Amino acid sequence: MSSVRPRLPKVEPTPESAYLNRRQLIKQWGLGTALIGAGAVTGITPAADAQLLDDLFGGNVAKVAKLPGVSREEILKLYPFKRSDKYPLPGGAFLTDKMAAFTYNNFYEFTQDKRRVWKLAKDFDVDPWTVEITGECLKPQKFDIDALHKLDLEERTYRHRCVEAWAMDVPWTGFPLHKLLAKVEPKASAKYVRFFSAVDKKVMVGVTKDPSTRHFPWPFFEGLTMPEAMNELCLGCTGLYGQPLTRQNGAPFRIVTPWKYGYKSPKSIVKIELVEKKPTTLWETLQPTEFPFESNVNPAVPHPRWSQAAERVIPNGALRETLYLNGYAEWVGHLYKKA
Ligand SMILES: Nc1nc2c(c(=O)[nH]1)N[C@H]1C(S)=C(S)[C@@H](COP(=O)(O)O)O[C@H]1N2
Ligand SMILES: [Mo]
Repeated sequence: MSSVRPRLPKVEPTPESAYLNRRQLIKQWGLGTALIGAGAVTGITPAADAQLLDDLFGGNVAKVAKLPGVSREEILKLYPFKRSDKYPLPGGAFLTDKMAAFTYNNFYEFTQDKRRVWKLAKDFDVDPWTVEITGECLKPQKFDIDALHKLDLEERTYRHRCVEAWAMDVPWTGFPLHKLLAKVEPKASAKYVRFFSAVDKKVMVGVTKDPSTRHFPWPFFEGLTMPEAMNELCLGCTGLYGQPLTRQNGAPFRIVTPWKYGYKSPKSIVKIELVEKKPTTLWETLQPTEFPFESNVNPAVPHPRWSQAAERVIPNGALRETLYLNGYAEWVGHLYKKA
C-alpha cells in the first residue's frame, strides 16, 4: 500500500454519468435512443433539470447577475464586432445562455468548483497586460491589449466541448491566431506553439492554497502543432458575447480551439513561445494517459474513465451526440489524415 496521497484531482464529468456507457447514459437521462440517434437536443426530466440549474447557479440566479467587468472604456466601445457567418454552428444549435457561460467555468488557478470561479476571479488584475511572443521567430515582441484589438476582429459562434462531457455554444470575439503569429515572422524551425497563462498569487487560491491543485506545475501551459495554431479556426480571443472577456472566461486574451477538448484553449495568456520540439502540457504532465497532447474531440475514443459519445449542454444538461472534431472536420480534418 502506498502512503502517498494522490495530489491530482479526479476530473469527472459528473458523479452520475461517470463510468456509464452511452446506453446507460441515455437511459439515465430518460431519453429515447431514436432522439439521440437523430442528434436532437431534447428536454430532460424536470427533476434533473432543476438539479442542474441549482448546480449551475447555486440556487441564486439574482446573485450571479452582477458580473465583474473587464477592460478600459476605449476597448469596450469597440464591441460588439461583426459576426461572421463563415463557420456555422455545427447542428445549428441555439446559443447557450450568456449567464451560464459566465458562471460555469473551468479555471483551476482559482478553484475546481465551476460555480465559484466567477466570484473568485473578480479581483484578478488584467489591466495593463502584455502578451510576449518569443522563440523560433525573426521578430520576437510584446503586444498590449490595444495592439490585439487592431487585428481584424470578428465574432464567431463556436461549439465548446470540455473533456468532462459538458458543452456550450457561444459567440467568441477574436482574430485568427495566424494573424498575430505572422507579426513575429516565425522561422521554418517553428514546429509547435506553447502557451503560458498568467499566475497572480494574490487572487489565484488554486495556485497558492487549494491542497488538490497547489502542487500543479503552474503556470498553466498548453501547446499546439504549428499547422493547428495556423489553422483558420484557431482563434486568438479577446471577447465573449459581444463584450471583452470576463476574468472567469480568460480575460483579457485566450486561445479557442473548438475542435479540441477545452483544456487546449488556454486562458489569460501572457506568453507564447514558438519551438522546434513537441512541448509538454500541464494536463499531459499530470496524467498522460488521460490528457494526451492532441486531445481532439472524438466520440469514438472514450476517456479512460468515461464515455465521450454524448455531451450535456449547459445550463440545463440537454444531452446530444458528440461530433467528430466537435463538428469541425470540414476545416481541420485534413490535419489528421494518415498518409
Ligand atoms: N489557464 C487556464 N486555462 C484553461 C483552464 C484552466 O484551468 N486554466 N481550463 C480549461 C478547460 S478544462 C476548459 S473546459 C475551458 C473552459 O472555458 P470557459 O470557462 O470559458 O468555458 O478553459 C480551459 N482553459
Ligand atoms: Mo475542460
